[in-house]
Amino acid sequence: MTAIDHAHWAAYLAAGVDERLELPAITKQVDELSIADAYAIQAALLELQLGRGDTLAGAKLGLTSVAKQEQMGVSEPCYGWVPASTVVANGATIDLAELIHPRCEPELVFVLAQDLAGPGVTADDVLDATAKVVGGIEIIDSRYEAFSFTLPDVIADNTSAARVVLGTDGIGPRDHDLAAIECWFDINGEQVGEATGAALLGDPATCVAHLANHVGQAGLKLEAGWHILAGAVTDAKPFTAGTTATARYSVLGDVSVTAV
Ligand code: 0L1
Ligand code: MG
Repeated sequence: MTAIDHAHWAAYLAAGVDERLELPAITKQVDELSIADAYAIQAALLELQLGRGDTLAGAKLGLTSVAKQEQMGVSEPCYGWVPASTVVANGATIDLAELIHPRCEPELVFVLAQDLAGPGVTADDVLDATAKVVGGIEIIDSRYEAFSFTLPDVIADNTSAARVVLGTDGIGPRDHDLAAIECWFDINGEQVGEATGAALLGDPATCVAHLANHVGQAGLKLEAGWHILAGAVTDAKPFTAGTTATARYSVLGDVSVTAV
């Protein structure tokens, strides 16, 4: 079996981002793509982005809810990075010319006050290290044709990360039961989804603990000041021209974004 060339596939995916290309999945072109190779491609892709002057604003989990796993036909969570260039403010407009075939999904976001480094990080450790929890919307934009991929493909593609919209309000991590936070997701004023924080593996803080332990395996940490996306509580919806997506959260307030 030929070894996977991580730098080659990272450049392949970076071209997809830069040129708004829908690419054939990597797994259609190699004999086998292991999860370890997929994370190595993801790391090489991040290195390319940081080498161009971007910085890291956070990290993310994907596929932490049954709704998302069923939508994408994948049964495990995955982990990725949030470059600072991808973070936008509540109420922002996003130019679709910058993206390929984006979708939007409501996310709970942890803002860290302290570093978190696995192994052994627990949900309690996450709450201790968190300054506040805010509502968010993630815009995902797979670089693969027809948004179709296997788990290793989507890991290599930085878990489809494209943009993050951050809510302006927020609560202390122990002000409220995070699993009980409600979210109603509207597209152009019509409700298309509803869930609570419990949709995220039963407890959003547990998801963040998994991420801290995952990055800890590579000797990395989640850093104070970073925004950590715990995952989408509902499935993702198309983010097409003229779409205004609004995630209405109990206790966290509303977050919205418009596609132009
Ligand atoms: O944030 C996410 O849940 C994305 C994970 C990858 C699957 C997808 O593109 O929907
Ligand atoms: Mg997401």
